Amino acid sequence: MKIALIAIPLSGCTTLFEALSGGHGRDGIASVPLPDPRFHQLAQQAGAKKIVPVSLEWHDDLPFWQPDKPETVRQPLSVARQSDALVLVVRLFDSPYAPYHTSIDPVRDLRFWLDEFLLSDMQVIENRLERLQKLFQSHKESAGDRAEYALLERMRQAIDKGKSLKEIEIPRDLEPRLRGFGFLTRKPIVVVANVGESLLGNEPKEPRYQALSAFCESQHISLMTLCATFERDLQAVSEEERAEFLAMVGLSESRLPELVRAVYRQLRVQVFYTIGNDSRAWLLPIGGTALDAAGTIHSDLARGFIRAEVCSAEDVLAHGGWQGAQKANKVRLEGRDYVMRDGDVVYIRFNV
Ligand SMILES: Nc1nc2c(ncn2[C@@H]2O[C@H](COP(=O)(O)OP(=O)(O)O)[C@@H](O)[C@H]2O)c(=O)[nH]1
Ligand SMILES: [Mg+2]
Repeated sequence: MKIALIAIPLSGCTTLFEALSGGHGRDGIASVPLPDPRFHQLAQQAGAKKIVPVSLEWHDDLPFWQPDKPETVRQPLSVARQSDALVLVVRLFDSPYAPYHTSIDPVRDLRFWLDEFLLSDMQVIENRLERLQKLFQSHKESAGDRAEYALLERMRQAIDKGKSLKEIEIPRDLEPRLRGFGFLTRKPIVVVANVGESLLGNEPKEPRYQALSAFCESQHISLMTLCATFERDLQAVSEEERAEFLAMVGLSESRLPELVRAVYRQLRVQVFYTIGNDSRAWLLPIGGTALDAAGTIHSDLARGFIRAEVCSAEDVLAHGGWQGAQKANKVRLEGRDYVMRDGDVVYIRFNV
């Protein structure tokens, strides 16, 4: 899944990307595995030769734009549509070495983004409505086109009132039509307040942080705090010096795992596993079925789906592996509509 890092220039976006990628990003893209100890235990137990964890793909590759010309943000935003989640970095550090174009005001910056998302979605909707109207004039439309028009019209009205598109339910049959629009106001969002080292740990006392925190709470937006330069420098510190380095700023751990978890939670996904010589972790939307899981592994498995053998990771681990779990009657046979649970280990029976 693609996670787009977004920021007003000089907010610390690229510094955070360097911290997340450990300097291994290329062209602003870095694939970073999700920490998943349970999966590594399963793979080890299965004697796997090939181990493929789930990775999130972090993107710090939006086209440059000029904060003193806000309209130049449209193009980067059209690129951000292709991502699965947005991480908004807002600046809450002062630094004479990185002069900001204006005062430090994270609430103002966050509002700027939320407004731009609304405007950007509005533009997409209006363009599409216009095209559909042309189609209607030539009487070539299908029932699907009519249904799409009605839904987009409801969306237009929501945005007109300043509301995001999150609450609007998209019927399953229209979902494929709308997927390509990548509405920004429907995307999962995590806000990162990038604070200076001196503020780390003391942020609750900072009025601008209090305002940001209150604003995010009122908008039900997930917020977390870190210091991007500190996180980046922490990556370069040796294992022995790590504790000392952390203690210097009063932290016990890096805050990056917390960021990854926050993003993961917002994505509304779960993991499932296939184990053996080749052991893999896979992502599936919460509520996904055994058939969806099969299709995630390979379209053939969905096409020829017969049954899924399913067992929880905990039971597989507790019984010494898949065969042990089978002997203990922990492996169940499930049909295509079985709703997958986080941490299920599956073996798909299929026939094509
Ligand atoms: N003091 C301080 N400086 C930072 C922090 N994060 C970024 N910077 C500095 O701000 C400047 C711009 O950072 P960069 O990551 O390139 O910002 P971007 O334009 O949002 O990608 C650089 O000089 C960074 O060293 C931070 O947390 N504290
Ligand atoms: Mg940058």
